[in-house]
Amino acid sequence: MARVGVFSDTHFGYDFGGPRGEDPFVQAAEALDLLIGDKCGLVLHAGDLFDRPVPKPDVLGGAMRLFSRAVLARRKRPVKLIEVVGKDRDDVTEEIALAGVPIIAIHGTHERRPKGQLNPIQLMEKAGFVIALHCQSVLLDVGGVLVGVHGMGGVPERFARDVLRKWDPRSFDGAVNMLLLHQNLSPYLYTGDEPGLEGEDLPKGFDLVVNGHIHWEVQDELPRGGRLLCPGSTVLTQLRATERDIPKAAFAVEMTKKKGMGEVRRLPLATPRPFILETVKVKGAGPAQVVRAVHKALAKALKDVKGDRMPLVRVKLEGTLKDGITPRDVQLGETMEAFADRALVKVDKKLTGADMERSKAHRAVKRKAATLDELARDVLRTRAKEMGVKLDADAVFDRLLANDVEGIIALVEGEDA
Ligand SMILES: [Mn+2]
Repeated sequence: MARVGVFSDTHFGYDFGGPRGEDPFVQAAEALDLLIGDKCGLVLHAGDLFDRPVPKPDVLGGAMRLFSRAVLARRKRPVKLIEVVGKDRDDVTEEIALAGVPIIAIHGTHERRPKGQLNPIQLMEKAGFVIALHCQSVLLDVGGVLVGVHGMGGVPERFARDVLRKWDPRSFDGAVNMLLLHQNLSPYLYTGDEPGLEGEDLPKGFDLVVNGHIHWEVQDELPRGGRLLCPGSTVLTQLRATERDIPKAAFAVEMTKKKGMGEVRRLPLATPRPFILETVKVKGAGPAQVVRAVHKALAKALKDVKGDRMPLVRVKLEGTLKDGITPRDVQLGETMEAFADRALVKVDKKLTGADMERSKAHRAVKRKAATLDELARDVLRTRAKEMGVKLDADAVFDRLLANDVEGIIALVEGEDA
């Protein structure tokens, strides 16, 4: 019998230096400890281990310190590496990587770097903490059961289908085969512009497809056979209803030599903060009225929260304002201050003034935003090409949108090196 642990999207470095900077480490530590404690012989991580392609040393140190727990975990029957496909066997420091509970990882969208440059997952492999896969496969003996792990790191969505087809992974005979991916997957997550992967694109012959990137748990049967497990993130990042409604967890996959893959068990995490999502709607309101509504909603939301972790509250503030009032006139500083010692509050203002012309223009801009986004990406891509600069235009643009100047510098500097 063997048991394989799965977790994903730990996002080390998320909100680094901020009030939630420790969250990724606390939650990943819980997940890993649960999996090791549950006697998993092997652990898979499906990408976005880190939040950035070039993490700070503090963040790398935290990850290494945590992963050393897996190296030091002892098993009666150590895992054996039987076969390596598409990868140099010397890249795996077997004395460390296979010493305890081996961790196999792929890079996610947040860790992508230009070709030829080490990404942080490969860095972790150099230190011996993980086996990194990108369009590569390994066959292992885990407690007497043969387990094939095939991994493809995150690639831009528009290339995903072609990269997967070109790689054309083949399952190992007589093994339980698992495919690790980090992509959008329709219909579970589909983000508009670019055609991503669909269930039909996933190759045959795999018992389990583990897909990161989607930040909430999904389990399903795949159209061409095999099961799908999206473990979700361990840390709350997107603050959507799905993250509120679907609890964070790690997963243990049972398997035997005779019967192959069995049950997928959910190991719920206790450390994520309580997360509250509130919508406050106003109509033709003045500033004081809006502030009162937000205050009331926060007081009500926090009334019954228990536990020692400060809850996370996202307030979606929607509706229209009184004539002559603009969203900027609504000052929520004092209200936020009033709750600062009880909750981490984030307010999204989606208010429009009653002025028809203004709101009409606002709507027009919104409608154009999608095409503008594409246009901007195109311009960046074309200019970079014209200048002979190899640049991941999408990665640069995404960081630009996120105001991640450091991330852009890291990308661009990477190009010069
Ligand atoms: Mn992610």
